[in-house]
Amino acid sequence: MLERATFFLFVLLHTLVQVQGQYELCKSLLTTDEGSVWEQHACQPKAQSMKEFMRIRVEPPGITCGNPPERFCTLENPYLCSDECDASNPDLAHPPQLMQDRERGGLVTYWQTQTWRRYPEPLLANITLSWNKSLELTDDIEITFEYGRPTAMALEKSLDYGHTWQPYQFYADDCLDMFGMAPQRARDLTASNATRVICTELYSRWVGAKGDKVVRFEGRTRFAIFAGHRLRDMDSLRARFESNKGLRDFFTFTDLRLRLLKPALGGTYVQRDNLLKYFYAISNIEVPARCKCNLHASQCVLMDGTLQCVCEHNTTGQDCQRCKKGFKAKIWKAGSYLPTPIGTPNTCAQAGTSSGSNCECHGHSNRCSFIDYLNIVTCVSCKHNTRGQNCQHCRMGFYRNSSVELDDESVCVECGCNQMGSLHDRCNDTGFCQCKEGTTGIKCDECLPGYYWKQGCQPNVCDEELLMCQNGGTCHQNQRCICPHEFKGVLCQHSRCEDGKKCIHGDHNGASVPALSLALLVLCPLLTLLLGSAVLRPETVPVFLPPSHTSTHTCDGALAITLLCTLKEPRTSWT
Ligand SMILES: *[C@@H]1O[C@H](CO)[C@@H](O)[C@H](O)[C@H]1NC(C)=O
Ligand SMILES: *[C@@H]1O[C@H](CO)[C@@H](O)[C@H](O)[C@H]1NC(C)=O
Ligand SMILES: *[C@@H]1O[C@H](CO)[C@@H](O)[C@H](O)[C@H]1NC(C)=O
Ligand SMILES: *[C@@H]1O[C@H](CO)[C@@H](O)[C@H](O)[C@H]1NC(C)=O
Ligand SMILES: *[C@@H]1O[C@H](CO)[C@@H](O)[C@H](O)[C@H]1NC(C)=O
Ligand SMILES: *[C@@H]1O[C@H](CO)[C@@H](O)[C@H](O)[C@H]1NC(C)=O
Ligand SMILES: [Ca+2]
Repeated sequence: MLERATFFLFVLLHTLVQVQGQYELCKSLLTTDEGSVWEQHACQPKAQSMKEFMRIRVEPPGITCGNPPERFCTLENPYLCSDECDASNPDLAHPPQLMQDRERGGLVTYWQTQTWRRYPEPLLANITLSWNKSLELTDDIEITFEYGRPTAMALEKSLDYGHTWQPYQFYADDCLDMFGMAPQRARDLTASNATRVICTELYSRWVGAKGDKVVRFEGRTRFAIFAGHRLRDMDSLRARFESNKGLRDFFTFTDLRLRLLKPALGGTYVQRDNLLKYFYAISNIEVPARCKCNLHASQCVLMDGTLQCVCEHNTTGQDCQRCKKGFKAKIWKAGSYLPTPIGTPNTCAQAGTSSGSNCECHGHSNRCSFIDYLNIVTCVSCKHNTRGQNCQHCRMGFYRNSSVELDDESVCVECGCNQMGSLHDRCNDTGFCQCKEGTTGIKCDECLPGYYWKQGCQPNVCDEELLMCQNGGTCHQNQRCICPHEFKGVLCQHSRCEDGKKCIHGDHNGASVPALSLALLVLCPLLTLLLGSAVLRPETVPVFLPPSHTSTHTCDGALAITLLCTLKEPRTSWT
């Protein structure tokens, strides 16, 4: 039923479009069996003459003629210099507002500058036109000059209320000489270079005082590149606007500036003997445009002296560039011309409703908030240890279990990094913690070879391979060697007898050390030979191993001998 209603609406709109013009309705009441609902459409205000809304500033400040009063001549008849400009006399004054007034009864009114008395100093003037509102050009800008069009001028535009400016078009009787640009005509532009800033010679040559007075910025000619002859196919142009933001921006501005660089010369060189015939005079500036309302308004009105879109679709702002308070469930979007002919409204959705909202939190939150200056909608209070704009990330100290869906309650698993063994409590996407030196394992709770665990991994003091306890010492949990009574040092490498006297069990047994040493000197190799060759049973082998390998089950006698031998034999014999 709704589908049929939509179809009827479509037909109805087509009819309306033909009667009213396209995109003029922001909404229409749609009656279905279920009742009446508002159907929203992309919409835009009508094009209008923007000259009455523009604020004009001329520079330099004293450039307007008449203060003090002065005479001026004309190019056509330079010796008839009876005309006078006097700012204090309303009949003889030529203030800037005469560029935007409504002329009545065929009386041409114009702004006029001082004459070029200071030649050869250039005669320069800027005219800045400000709307304090983004506008979209809909036709040609036309500037009407009285007493001849300038020999050189430039048109600039600003998109940001006059903070930055960019050239829009250059005008000169000799583009190459004046601006270093080859002369071009707007009608030679094609789709590939429709937004090219050109210099044109069409409007700067002397054509006589009765000739063409108008200087144009050819908006229409550029539209015709896409919309065809007489702009018959505007849909095609609008489709281009949708796909090419640069094209649309090219026709958008908040301010325009005319830089008058050289006045009309009457088709010849500057005649120094009569400089009173050189000046600028503008009688009218036409700027046909529409308020830029991002396709969210069909009306644009003057409020507090500034143009303002009358925003629909629950949008707000001067250009309907934001969603209204309470309608920020989804990201603001400009309306679209597509699909033709009614476009898409891209209405702002009420916060807290899920219909049409993109408050996507993967089931970890049901609340979103709009961050104005980033223009994003973000989930708030993500649960289940999630975080992020869409609760799509895991909180610090958790990682994603890749074997479950993002909306699973247990999607984020605690890292559980060992506090002693890891650098911090965060882990990477596969759950690996970042370990301190000597530590390993997913959670950093294990030690690498060469380390032992004691509030984290500490480097071994002793072990069975490289850091062996010597002289019969035993390694206790890799932390220290337990040395025999006679030895000391970290690896029991130092003998307690310093000077070679009173070693081994002290002096109470009566045997002198040299005598014992002599006996051992004979006994040891003998014993070694004997045990090494004759007794090869495994139990005895440890006897000939380094002392740290000597196990307790070896007979005490053998141990004693070994110890004695250790004392006398060079260590290298065992290594
Ligand atoms: C006109 O404006 C331009 C900036 O766009 C500036 O550089 C120049 O000095 C101004 N000229 C006059 C006469 O104020
Ligand atoms: C320009 O428009 C804004 C928004 O409407 C307004 O707040 C501001 O006062 C206007 N500025 C001028 C100079 O009119
Ligand atoms: C634009 O492109 C056309 C051909 O595609 C070329 O003839 C014309 O000179 C170009 N105009 C400018 C200003 O580059
Ligand atoms: C918001 O838009 C809806 C249509 O989506 C409309 O019915 C409602 O009146 C609008 N509310 C406001 C405050 O503009
Ligand atoms: C990830 O999820 C699967 C399926 O629920 C579960 O079997 C597995 O234990 C989880 N992994 C971790 C590290 O929690
Ligand atoms: C996590 O760290 C481990 C160990 O450093 C590494 O093997 C793994 O590739 C890392 N995973 C990711 C997703 O970075
Ligand atoms: Ca006028």
